[in-house]
Amino acid sequence: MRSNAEGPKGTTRRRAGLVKWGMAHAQGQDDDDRSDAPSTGLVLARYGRSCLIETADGARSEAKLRKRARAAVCGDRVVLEATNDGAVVADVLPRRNEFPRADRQGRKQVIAANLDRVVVVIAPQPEPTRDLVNRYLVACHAVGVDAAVCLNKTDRISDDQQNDFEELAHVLSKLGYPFIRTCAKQEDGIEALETLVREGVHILVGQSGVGKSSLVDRLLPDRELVTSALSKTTGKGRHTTTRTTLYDLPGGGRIMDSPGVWEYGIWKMTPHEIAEGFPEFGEAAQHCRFANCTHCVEPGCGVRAAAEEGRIAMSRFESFQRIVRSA
Ligand SMILES: Nc1nc2c(ncn2[C@@H]2O[C@H](COP(=O)(O)OP(=O)(O)OP(=O)(O)O)[C@@H](O)[C@H]2O)c(=O)[nH]1
Ligand SMILES: [Mg+2]
Ligand SMILES: [Zn+2]
Repeated sequence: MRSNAEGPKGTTRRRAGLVKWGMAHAQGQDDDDRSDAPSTGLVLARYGRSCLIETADGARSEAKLRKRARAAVCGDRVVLEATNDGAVVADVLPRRNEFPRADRQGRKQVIAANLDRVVVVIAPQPEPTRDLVNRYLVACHAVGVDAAVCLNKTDRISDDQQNDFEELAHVLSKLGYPFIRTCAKQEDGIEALETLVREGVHILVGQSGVGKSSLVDRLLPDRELVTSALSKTTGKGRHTTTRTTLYDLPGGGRIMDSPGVWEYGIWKMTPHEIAEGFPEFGEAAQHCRFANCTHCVEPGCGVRAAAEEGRIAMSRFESFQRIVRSA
């Protein structure tokens, strides 16, 4: 394991910032050095009505959301105002994009903002639920954020699963989605992940237990941050992430770890919006008999024909239909 002392420049500062915030939070203290706080900051994490903020000088501190201020999420740029009680988040600056998931009622819930790419992490255990990856890809398309897939726990892939994962990798790579393989446990493929996330802001999403936090740990010089400071231990001795948190990477770029899901639900979308998330349907759809064909039940559907002729992966076509039925 890499020790803290060997970490690249900046490590100690980041760590000190988090620890300081954690202590102030726990003891209900207010920092009193806010008078010269810059007027904007980046939200690293949100805790109820409070945010952990990084300002331009790299300092980290807590700021409360002002009453009636729009709820900030991880990755937001916010306007800060100094008050006697410390800095408050007065406003959220316009977002480049936002990444949502659906709550139980099918309503959009934004979990992060201002992303360059979403990395969907999957693993042989827990095995991805059917259509999970395609649902994520549909969501990414709908909000205009690029996507990539990371297959973690390569040390646990059984012979039975090997073919399915190879097929998935083949289909997605052909569509232009970066597909990487990692093993957080044995540090395999970590360079590929490092390269993938080196520029801009990435978020790791996926089912609980696939190894998102373990992967972020591998990218950080002071590993204990992810699994101890910001996670809670479950009864099984596992750490499950409870909030989306942004980290600076020593090799460049920023990465967000997010709480795992059981099933990724997309919010209410029409069949046409869902079809947008299957860009390979576009050309074939021009041959549908009806201009407003949903590619589900209509006769003379060009997309169905393309799937039957093998020009579109049948697995994707079938997945599309299931997603439409469940939406
Ligand atoms: N065998 C093996 N186990 C791994 C690997 N990566 C992570 N694990 C283990 O999988 C378990 C879950 O890892 P986490 O990193 O907590 O998973 P997570 O995706 O962050 O889970 P949530 O925070 O609940 O969403 C832990 O016991 C890890 O040690 C891997 O590549 N191989
Ligand atoms: Mg986690
Ligand atoms: Zn059609």
